[in-house]
Amino acid sequence: MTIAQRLGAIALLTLVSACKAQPAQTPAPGPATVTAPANGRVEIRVDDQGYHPSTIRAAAGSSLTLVFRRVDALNCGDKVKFPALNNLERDLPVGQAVEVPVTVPASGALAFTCGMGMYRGSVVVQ
Ligand SMILES: [Cu+2]
Repeated sequence: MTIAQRLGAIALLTLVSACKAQPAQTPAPGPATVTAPANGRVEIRVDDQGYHPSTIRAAAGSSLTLVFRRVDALNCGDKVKFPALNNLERDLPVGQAVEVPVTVPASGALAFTCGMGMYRGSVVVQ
């Protein structure tokens, strides 16, 4: 392990602690996995349990509009990032719908995370 890797691991552990410090709430209803509807519009709730749904199945190459809605400030979902899209990042103000258009990759998955990389979701090719 290089020094850079060790520092990265330490930073990650610190962030894990920060996320776990958030107060626990009851899990949100709704399935963890959905299939994108024909119009490509997928609503994603952001709460202290992460993304709901956290897995979106969609056809390769199709266009989706991910609509993020952060329900309260008691979570670390104030930003959503797409590492594979040049670290595309959007702020998620509480109570506002934030639309993020994405193109489903040809294969594999397109991951998204909170600003600290703790909440994780992905668009998975069907
Ligand atoms: Cu976080």
